[in-house]
Amino acid sequence: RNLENDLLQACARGEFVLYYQPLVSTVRGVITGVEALLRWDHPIYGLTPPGQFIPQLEEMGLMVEVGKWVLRTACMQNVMWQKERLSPVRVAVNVSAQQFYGGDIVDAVDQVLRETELDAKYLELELTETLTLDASENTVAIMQDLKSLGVSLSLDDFGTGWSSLSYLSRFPLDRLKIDRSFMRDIASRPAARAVVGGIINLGRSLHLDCIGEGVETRQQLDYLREQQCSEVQGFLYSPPLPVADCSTLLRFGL
Ligand code: G
Ligand code: G
Ligand code: MN
Ligand code: NA
Repeated sequence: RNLENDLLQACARGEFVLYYQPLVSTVRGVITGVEALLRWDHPIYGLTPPGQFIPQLEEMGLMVEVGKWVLRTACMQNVMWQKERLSPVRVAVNVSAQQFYGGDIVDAVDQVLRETELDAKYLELELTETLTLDASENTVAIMQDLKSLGVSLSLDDFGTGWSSLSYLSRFPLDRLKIDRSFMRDIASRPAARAVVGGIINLGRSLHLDCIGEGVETRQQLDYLREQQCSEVQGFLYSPPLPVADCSTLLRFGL
């Protein structure tokens, strides 16, 4: 099996699919957004998670194109949900380093918004902390241009990069997604609770909403709600779902 050939074929044959995982308001308990998550549905090997092929796509220089497909598909899907008169939700799309720094992310987002006619306020771009570690003027400028389009920006996997605090106040962000590694010990370790509470307070003082990722238990949810973390995402409510299952959730609720 040659991964490179298989990925070229995947692009040509359209074997990529998006799964969607709900983001839930801690206050209202309703779905406020969905994160689009890329999967590769190989005709023989089945569903492959992104960790196993995104690095290769990046190496092959194909991730920018696939990223545009993700962006367009997620925006189109959100428009379809709105046309079905479901309560409007944000759709969150992960942006890779190559896509962000590759030159035309601002044009690509602008074009997709025009093409799909999605109201920009229903699109969120997730930048991972490791990607945005580069706190240059260039990074800030791209973020500002994206913000000018009306989309929102979140910092994904927050807390896993080591120099996060130095640039946090300079970035025009809307939300912090607290990395799921922080959730595990919330019930058992006071120190873990203190760290999560500290991140939420930091977010509040910078006017950033927080999203708790990887929430699997009631205790985790209760603690995040008590700390006024605005949204959660995780297996407690739902794993990433195929589009039809996500539509059902959006229609009938959690
Ligand atoms: O869905 P899963 O837990 O397997 O995702 C693993 C990682 O792959 C996540 O950290 C996520 O950010 C990343 N990922 C998922 N979909 C996309 C995508 O469309 N583009 C990029 N760049 N990364 C993605
Ligand atoms: O890094 P990013 O946040 O984009 O990664 C999202 C990934 O996290 C999804 O691919 C999904 O499979 C995974 N995920 C989502 N919810 C949970 C959860 O509650 N527990 C664990 N362990 N993983 C989760
Ligand atoms: Mn993400
Ligand atoms: Na994350």
